[in-house]
Amino acid sequence: MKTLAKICVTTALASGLALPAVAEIQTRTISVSNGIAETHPVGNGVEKMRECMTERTDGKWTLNAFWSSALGDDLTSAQALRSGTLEMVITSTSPLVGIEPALGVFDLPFLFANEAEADAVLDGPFGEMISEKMAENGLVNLSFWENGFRNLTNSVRPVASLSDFEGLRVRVMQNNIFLDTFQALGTNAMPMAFGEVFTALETGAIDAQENPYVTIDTSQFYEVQDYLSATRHAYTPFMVLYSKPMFDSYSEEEQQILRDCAMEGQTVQREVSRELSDTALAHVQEEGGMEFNEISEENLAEIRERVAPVYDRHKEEIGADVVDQMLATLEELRAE
Ligand code: TK8
Repeated sequence: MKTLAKICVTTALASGLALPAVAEIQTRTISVSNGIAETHPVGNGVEKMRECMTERTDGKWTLNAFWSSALGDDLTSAQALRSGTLEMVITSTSPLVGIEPALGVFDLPFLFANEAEADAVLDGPFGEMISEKMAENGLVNLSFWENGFRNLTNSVRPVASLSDFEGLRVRVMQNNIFLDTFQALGTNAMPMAFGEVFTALETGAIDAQENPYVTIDTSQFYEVQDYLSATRHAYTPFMVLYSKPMFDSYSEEEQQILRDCAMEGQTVQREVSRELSDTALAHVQEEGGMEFNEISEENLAEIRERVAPVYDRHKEEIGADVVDQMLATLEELRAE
């Protein structure tokens, strides 16, 4: 690789061209903000990104990761990216609907049936379209990583049917579609940043929250929650976002390194996320003492029916074209 680079430099100089990209890597310290804990699969993805950057920049780049909302919540961090005061955030799409309403499409309840569908949508033309929209908002989406299928935890009772949702004080992400979904289910839903959830559960300000198994485990929600119910009501992606004002000031080579390393991170992150999901579910029960329950097909059908009108109620706000494109993409995938 290094020899090749030297040959390129020599060739470029000999032919009087501008110095190639290798000479255009500057020394940089890149900070990345995360809401989740370092033990979450995002930690593995970030580690892979770091290795990749070190190799590609000959150690000129340092990737500093901040965990558990140490740099602020997802939305605050995303705003810092837009104003060029922070490099990177790995965030759920959901709290960013105020910046880009189209992101709300991922919050529609029971949208994806499985991880393969999510990957196909996110890594295909649909994901591309979303990334273009992010760029218009000063945010470069380097890659979609996995948050995962979300499941409900609470401290009151097992949730096994529609009526069990009634009156639960549940934290939802700062997002109208989640709010509407959980209100439709009969809960008392409260939007809140992720970093405040543990304390709110601990003090009893709320009874419930919903997140994938790996997050319930790595954020230790099992310490303050007794019941875990397999609702799988939504799949939320993570986006690896970079400050566009900063990105635009980098050389093409540097921009490519960011994109490539985020993609290398994606492979590892998704793999670990899927591997750890079952382990996390076992751990929160065995070590965390949570009581776990599945939901019967019949009861799930009733729950799905209750939240189905959420699609129409939010279609205009998300963008009718965006919702239609998503549904058409899914239909195509399912016909394959
Ligand atoms: C972490 C969040 C979190 C998300 C949420 O920063 O807020 O519940 O699922 O994992 O993005």
